[in-house]
Parts: sequence; C-alpha cells; structure tokens
Amino acid sequence: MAVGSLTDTIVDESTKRAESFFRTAVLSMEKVYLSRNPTAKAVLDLVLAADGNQICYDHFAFRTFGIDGYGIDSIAKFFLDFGYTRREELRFPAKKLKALWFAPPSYENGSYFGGPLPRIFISELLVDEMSPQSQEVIKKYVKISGNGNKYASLASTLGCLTWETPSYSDYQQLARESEYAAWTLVNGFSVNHVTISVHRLKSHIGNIKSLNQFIEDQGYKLNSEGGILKVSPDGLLLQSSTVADSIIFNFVDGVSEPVPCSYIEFAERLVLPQYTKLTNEEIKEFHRRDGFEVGNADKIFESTSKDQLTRKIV
Ligand code: OOG
Ligand code: NI
Repeated sequence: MAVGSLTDTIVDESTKRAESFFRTAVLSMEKVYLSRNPTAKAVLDLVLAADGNQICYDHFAFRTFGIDGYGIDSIAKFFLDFGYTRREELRFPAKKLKALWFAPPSYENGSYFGGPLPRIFISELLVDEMSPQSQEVIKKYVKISGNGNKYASLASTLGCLTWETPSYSDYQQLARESEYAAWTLVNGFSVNHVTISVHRLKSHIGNIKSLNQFIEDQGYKLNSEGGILKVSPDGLLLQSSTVADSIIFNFVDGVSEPVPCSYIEFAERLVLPQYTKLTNEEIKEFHRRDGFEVGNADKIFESTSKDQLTRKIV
C-alpha cells in the first residue's frame, strides 16, 4: 500500500514535468504562428480583450506530404508520446487528402499555460495520386530533408523547414495542381491554424454567429466557401475561419513572391441531445459534440486558397 502510493506520487511528478515540457513546446509552435500571421494575432487579441483575457483552443492543425515517413505520423508522434490518442480518419478524395485527429490526454486537466490542451488535426497529401511531375518535386524535397521527418515537431517549434528553401518553379508546379501541396512546400510543419473554442468564451461572443459578426465588424474577412458558417449534418459542430495571411517568400532562385501562410478558426461544439438537461455549470467538454466533419473541413481547407485570398469583402 505504502509502496504503491509512493510509486503513484513519482509517476504523477514525472507526468507533470513532461507535461510542462510538452506545453512549452506547443506554446512555441503557437508563438511562431502568431509572429507570422498578423490577422490571426490581431483577431486573437480582439477576442481576448472582449472576453476577459482567457481563451481555450479547440484544436491545432498541421499539413504534411503523405510519403516516405513525412505524412501524418511524422508530426503525430510528438503528440502520441505525450498522451494523445488517435481518433477518426477523414477522407477528401477530390482534394487527394486524408486526415486524422487526436484527442488530448484529458480535456479537464491542466491548469496553467491556458487550460485544456487542444485536439490535434493532421492531414496529408496522397502524393501517389499526384501527377508524375508534382511527385518528382515533392520527392526531391523530402529526399533533401534526409531524416527531417523525425524532427517534424522540432521544425514546428522553431518555425523552419526541414528541407532546403524551394525554388519558385517547383512551387508553381505544385500550385497548379494542389494549393495544399504548394502550401506545404513553403510552410512545412508550421502550424496551419489554431482554433478558438467558441463555447468556452464567457461573454456575448460565446456563440459563433455573434463572434463572426464581431470579427467582420472589425474589418476582417472570413472564408466564405460554402457560406461563412459551416454546420455539420447533425447541427452540433459549427465552424468558421478567417482567410489566411500572405507573407513574402524568398525563393532560392531569387524570386520573392507572396505565398499563403496561416489563418485562425472558430469552433462551437453544442451539447449532445442526451445531455441538454444539464445545467451550464454541469456541462463539460465531453458532453459536447466531439470530433470533426468532412463537409465542414472540406470548406475550411479553402481558407488558404487563392480564390479566398483575392476575394473582395462585400
Ligand atoms: C485543415 C482544414 C480542416 C477543420 O477543423 O475541419 C479543419 C487545413 O486547412 O489544413 O481545420
Ligand atoms: Ni480546423
């Protein structure tokens, strides 16, 4: 008994230490993201100011090339090692993509560095389905990267590519065929977006319609693909997002051109029908709609598309 409790204490202590390392690494990924994406930073600051300086993230998202160990697993490893569990797969045949999401160790744990840990959404390009020319480009960078796939999370925390700086012609080759592929070539394992958990906001912007209005009133453009508000067929997962910022990318062949970077997303998860009788105080994250939705995600991917980036605000 005594030995058992001593062991438990030791386990608890080491988990706590590992959690602080993990959270610091995730914070570092977020820092890189906020430093590169002025719209995401400004929107986050507005929400923080309006809602009392405390927000929770619903999820973080990453994009990858599904080839030679550079796909979902490369970045997933870090999260799995720190207690995340693999959940459902989503398929996007027209975009030649698949995705997986991962649940954090516990939604209710973690009291410092901003509360509950985010879900993780990782997608990968089905490289085999691309044209031979695009496959050749992707394989070239993956090859130069060597064992870079083992350090995907390190690259994400540092905000650098694991491969050499791309050439503009390679970027264009991919962009002609897949905006996702071109995005991944220049952004690598950097955070694609973070998502604010809307139902966990406390003020009047704690529902997604008011939040969307609030963001648009401040002059920011939301992704309009399939409508601003994306709603799952069960009506319980509501999502919207800004349009990605662009940054000037200095390609290795001397060309400097704007490329899409990251955006910020908002997600509201409604209470599952069997729990609607609970009081507000009783409702926890696990009483709400979990997971992701192909129909919503398909439209959210367009937040980095040229059509959305060049669209005028009406
Ligand atoms: C991911 C788009 C999907 C969601 O929450 O369904 C998504 C991406 O743009 O890489 O974020
Ligand atoms: Ni998302």
